[in-house]
Amino acid sequence: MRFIDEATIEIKAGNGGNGCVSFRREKFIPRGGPDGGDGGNGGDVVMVVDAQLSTLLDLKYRKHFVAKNGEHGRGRQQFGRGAGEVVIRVPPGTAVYDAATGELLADLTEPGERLVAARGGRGGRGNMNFATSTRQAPTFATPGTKGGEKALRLELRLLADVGIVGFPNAGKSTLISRISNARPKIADYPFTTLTPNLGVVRAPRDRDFVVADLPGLIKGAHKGAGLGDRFLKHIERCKVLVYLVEPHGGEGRGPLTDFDATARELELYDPALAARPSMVALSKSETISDAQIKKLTSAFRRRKKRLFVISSVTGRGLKELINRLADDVGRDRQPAVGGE
Ligand SMILES: Nc1nc2c(ncn2[C@@H]2O[C@H](COP(=O)(O)OP(=O)(O)OP(=O)(O)O)[C@@H](O)[C@H]2O)c(=O)[nH]1
Ligand SMILES: [Mg+2]
Repeated sequence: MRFIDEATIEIKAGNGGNGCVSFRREKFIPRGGPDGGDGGNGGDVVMVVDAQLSTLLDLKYRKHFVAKNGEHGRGRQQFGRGAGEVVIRVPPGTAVYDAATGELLADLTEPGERLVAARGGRGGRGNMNFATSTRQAPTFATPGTKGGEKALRLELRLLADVGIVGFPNAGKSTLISRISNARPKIADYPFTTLTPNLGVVRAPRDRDFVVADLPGLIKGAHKGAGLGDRFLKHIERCKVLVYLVEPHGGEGRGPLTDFDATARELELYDPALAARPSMVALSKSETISDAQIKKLTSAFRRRKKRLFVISSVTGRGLKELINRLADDVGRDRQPAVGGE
């Protein structure tokens, strides 16, 4: 599935139907009263959060959403039918902006949450409404009002609790494939992951959380090196970050320098990210000696960072990592949102 995190669409709600001017005409009733019915309301254009979605891809292909107009009122007190709403499904984490003014209209996060993005026009009133004792034959009705019309800019920021960041090839995708239901592509070369992947981690005691595997970052990402930093916006809402480092980075690299470089890119992108709760995990630990692990652990400890030693091959440290993440995520979470 392609990952699209920006889209511009045009929407138009339906116009209200006009009220009708009509008089009863029946045999033996020479001067029937007014019987023009009301017009129906135009359809709304509504956005609804669909938890099954994780991309704005659908909106890359379909950009126009037009709701139907309400029917006009008719004689014999017949009301025009109202038009149904047009629904646009979006993933959780979609911010909706008015494309013309840049105003933020809504930040749609909760599954099922709705935004009436363009309201249908109201139906006009038929002349049957306007009869009074002194005005028994009103010859007017009101027209329906116009439905709203606008261009919207949508921006998706994934709603993951935990974001995994690190150099390409560090083992981020392998890790999320081990701890969550995500099945991203894994390969022994850099930049395998080109767009973020999301997965749900089942943690004991109802502490499930969502984890995001982000494309690899390299030094200079903020200046566009590698894939650049455009995917970093997806960790803005993560509560906890995991810096994943590996022992075999190659020349001039190592877990400590990789960690520093990644942290620096995050900080350059958004200083607030540097202050986000985070932890460091060392991947591929089964490929190095205990002595090396010890050395790295104390090097990180000197930086006041606890190093989680893990291996996606042997499973070492994964349970502990999940537990710790679940605790950290749970710390500022309200009662878990209904899962199945
Ligand atoms: N031995 C060993 N290899 C691992 C481990 N975790 C990942 N790998 C290997 O490391 C390579 C890179 O793994 P990926 O999960 O694709 O790395 P990534 O960080 O997602 O890389 P990008 O998507 O390119 O940023 C693959 O060949 C994996 O099989 C591990 O714990 N032990
Ligand atoms: Mg990857």
